[in-house]
Formats: sequence, structure tokens, C-alpha cells
Amino acid sequence: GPKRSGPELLCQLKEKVEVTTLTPELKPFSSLPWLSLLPPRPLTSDLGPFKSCAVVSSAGSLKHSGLGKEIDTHDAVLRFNSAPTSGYEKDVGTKTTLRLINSQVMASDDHRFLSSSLYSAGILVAWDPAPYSSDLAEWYNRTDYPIFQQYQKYRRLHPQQPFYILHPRMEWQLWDRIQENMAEPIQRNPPSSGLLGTVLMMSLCEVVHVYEFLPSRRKTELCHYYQRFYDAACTLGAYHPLLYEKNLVKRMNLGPDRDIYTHGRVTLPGFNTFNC
Ligand code: NCC
Repeated sequence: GPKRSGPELLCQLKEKVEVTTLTPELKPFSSLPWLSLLPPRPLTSDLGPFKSCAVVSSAGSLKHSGLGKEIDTHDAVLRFNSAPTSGYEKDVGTKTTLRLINSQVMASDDHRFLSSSLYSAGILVAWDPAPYSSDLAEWYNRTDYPIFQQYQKYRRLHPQQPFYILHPRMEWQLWDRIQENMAEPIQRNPPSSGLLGTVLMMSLCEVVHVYEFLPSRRKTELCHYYQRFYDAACTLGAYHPLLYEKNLVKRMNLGPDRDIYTHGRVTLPGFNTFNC
């Protein structure tokens, strides 16, 4: 029911959300001419485990946070979409181990995904809002944005950079966990990159610190720390069930509430550190 405790929520995520990426033997990829562009093994077998990890949301409240040094002390750092470090090091750090990008970023001209050096640091992981409970073949033929075309182009231009695609099953398994823990019906849109990335890091790390996903005292209508654009929907959500995602993360937080207020920091345990 909606009043599940933090430990119960953590166990549900651990047991009912499969964190995995596409591999060449999965249908329909196994019969496609570009199958060899996909990494042979899933991300979770190639990477980690890490001791400590940081998830850096793109929220405007990171601006003037001075959290850069603290973020860089982690063994691995995850960033999102086109969030830069250059010029913002004091607030967001310099290290990028992983970058989770949505298919809109890959496809839109504004983000210059194929040519900008912003995407060249670390390991890339892409995702696309797949239809609810569809199989891979169905999704392949009607992705939200042309994720596979862009993936192939990027891989050919940057063959040395590791680049994974999230299995879309994860989006909806995670969405199901959000819905079953809320009393009211929520919109059937996939979780934000922020929550997807947080769960991804919980499968790779012993401890995960998430920054400014739950806003600190610096809470602002500034959408991103790197853009002069104001919209409260960035923090509360419009398309993504962001408010509900934040409610769940708040309930799972192992750190003191004070950390949220001062640092925008939530502490979550890695899936391998607890039994259910
Ligand atoms: O804004 P976005 O997200 O790239 O932010 C990454 C993650 O940080 C958290 N966040 C961000 C801003 C804020 N004020 N508060 C936050 O908590 C969220 O968890 C968010 O997921 C996305 O999830 O992929 C998203 O992408 C943007 C956009 O596509 C990219 O930034 C590229 O421009 C979406 N914006 C629009 O479509 C207009 C956003 O809805 C979700």
C-alpha cells in the first residue's frame, strides 16, 4: 500500500526493477546489421562495483552550492543530458564517470550530440520513453525519438567511447513501483532521467549520494544550473512523475534531513549492501 516504509521501498526496487542494458543477442537486435555496435555485455557486468557514487541532478539549486569538491571525492559521478562541468566546477565538480542522456537530447539539433565535446567524457547511457509493456521489437519500430539512428552515428564517430542503451523494461518496472506506492493514479509517463540514473547507480555502488534532486535551501525556479531559464515545472515535474519520484526518494533516504536542507544531499544504499 501507499504507506510502505523506506526499507520496504528499497527492497521493492532491488527485487522488482531489473537494471540492464541492450546486448546484441536480444531480439530484434540479433538480426540487425548494426548489432556489433552494441556492447557485448550489459553495463552492470562491465562496470563497478564502486564504493561511493554521486548523482548530480541538473537543478538550478546547484548554482552557488560550492558542492564541486565534495562531488569529486566520489569514486564515480553520474551526470545528465547536456549538463556541463566546464565553467561550473566549483558547484558541480569535474569528474564524469557516466552520463545518462534521453533520446530527445540525442536527436535535437540544439544539443549538437554528434559533434559537441560535452559528451566525450565518461561512459554514455541512453534511454528513450518506450511504450508501456511493449516488447523490444515493437519499441524498435516506434521509438519516441530516433535513438537507434543517432546511436549508430555516434558509435561510428566515437568508436572508442563506451556507450550503452538502457533496456526499456526498467522504465516501466520503476514506474510500477512509483504507482503502487501512491494513493492516487499517476500519469503513465516514464520516470525522469534523475530517478533512472539513481537506480542505475544503486546497482553499481555501495553508497549513492544524490545532489539537489530533493531541493536544498537554495531551491529556486531556475530550471538548470547552466541556463538562464525559469520554470517551476523543472523541479516539480510536468511530463515525468517527478513529484512522486521525489516522494519515494525522500522515504528511502538514510541520511539526516539536515543534509537535504544544507547540501541537497540524499544518501541511498547500494542494492548489494542489504538483504530483503
Ligand atoms: O532537465 P533534465 O531532465 O535534463 O534534468 C536532469 C534530471 O535532473 C533532475 N532535475 C532537473 C532540474 C530541476 N530543476 N530539478 C530536478 O530535479 C530531474 O530528475 C531530471 O531528470 C530528463 O529527465 O531527461 C529531463 O530532460 C529535459 C530535456 O530533455 C533535456 O534537459 C535536454 O534539454 C526535459 N525537458 C524538456 O523536455 C523541456 C525534462 O523534462 C526532463
